[in-house]
Amino acid sequence: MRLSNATLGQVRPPVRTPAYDRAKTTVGVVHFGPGAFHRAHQAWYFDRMLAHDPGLAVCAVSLRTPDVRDALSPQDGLYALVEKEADPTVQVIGAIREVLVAPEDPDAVFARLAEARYVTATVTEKGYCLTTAGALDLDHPDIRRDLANPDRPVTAIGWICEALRRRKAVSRQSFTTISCDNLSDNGAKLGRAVAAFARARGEPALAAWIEANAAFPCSMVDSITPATDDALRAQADAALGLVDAWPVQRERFVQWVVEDRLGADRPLFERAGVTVARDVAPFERAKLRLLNGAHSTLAYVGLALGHETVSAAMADPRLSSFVERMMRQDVSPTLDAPELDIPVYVDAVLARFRNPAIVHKLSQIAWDGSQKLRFRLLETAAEALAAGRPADRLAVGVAAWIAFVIRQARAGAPLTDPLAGTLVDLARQCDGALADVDRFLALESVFPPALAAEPSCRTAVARAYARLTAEPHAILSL
Ligand code: CS2
Repeated sequence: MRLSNATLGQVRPPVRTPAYDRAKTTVGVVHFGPGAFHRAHQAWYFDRMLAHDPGLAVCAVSLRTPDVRDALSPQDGLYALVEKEADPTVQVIGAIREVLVAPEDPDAVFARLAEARYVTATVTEKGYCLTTAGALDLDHPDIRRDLANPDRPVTAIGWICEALRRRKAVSRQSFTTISCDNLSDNGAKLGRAVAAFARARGEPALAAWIEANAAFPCSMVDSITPATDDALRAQADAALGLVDAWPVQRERFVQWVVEDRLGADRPLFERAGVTVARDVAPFERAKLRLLNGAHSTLAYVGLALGHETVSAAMADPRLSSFVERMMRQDVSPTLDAPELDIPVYVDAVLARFRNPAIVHKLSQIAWDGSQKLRFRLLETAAEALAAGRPADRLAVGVAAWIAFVIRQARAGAPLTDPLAGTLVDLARQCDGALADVDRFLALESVFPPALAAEPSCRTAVARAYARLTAEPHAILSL
């Protein structure tokens, strides 16, 4: 029997079920990108808020594929969240009332956006269509498509802009848009991108209205969320006593820091465990640079050494101590975060990586490297070099990404990356010599040109690449 509203009462204890009457809830949040991270993170927070405010149920919008809708609609949006720890817990999340597939039902999406209090987004780094300077890329094929067809957008930017245009037209105030992706200054960048899109549409008054009236708070999101696998499905079904087509999992640790632009809803968010901060940047930087920077380094170096998961990579003492040195000696000095005790934060991140209950594939983290490196390693390296400090260890993850792309291309193995075509073409020209590094550093959509032109940057990446291709383990003595 399938999990649904009708069977919710049959869920076996001790599995927790929603602490509110789902029938009394109404949609107040439109979320773009209902992947596992959203369902394990923001939906869990909204589930907690619903106990106090029934007006914050979520309409989850898939921008492209129907998979989540097909799995969750027969379940009335319900699914299990498993916290993977030595003492795992399972709960049913009821926050998602509806899943829409945008291209199939655009009018329904606009109808929800017309009423929404919040729009949230987990569309990944590539979904923002930004240049390396952080501005909207007006040459991006999806942005060009949305400019030509603003009523039927394919990007979150296009959706948000058109929804705001319609709200302005009926003198309805803006919703608040919270970016939940791993980008530095995510909210500010999204807000600027939406206004730039309005201008490019030839709507300067709309752009000015957005700048004056629409809030795009920055937010830092954190919880390690491995992709769903068969073991998780079996665990969830056994705990529920019902079938769930798409449960999700994460570690118990979960954090959401949102910039204080939530108005009267601030206490509601805080009650649900959200940290509301005047300035999110210190939290965001610490998380992106320490956790995600270490993750990407572990992924590319770990895969080169034959490891499959984060915990296996951490069990390799040379690799884990290399990453720890990078975090403490190279990343930490770039952080100015009086709110955080950085050494303790590093300890906690390393302990989370070692969690034996979490099977987090390095190949999952390796996805979309062309989009992730900037926020995770390159911005840190640029600051370290500008301050006269070395970036040798930071360059290792970058060099290991180049080597990873070349290996995948040679093996004819799939590369999950929006730049896959370009990267594979480039990799085919590479032969293990240092010119490989120059070919990659010339990729302007990955490497900010000023950084790529910096001789100390090139030297650090080239040295790391040469060592990695000769003897991968040797690099770990850095
Ligand atoms: C990971 C992140 O897949 C990845 O690239 O680094 O998803 C990471 O697990 C989360 O940001 C943790 O909050």
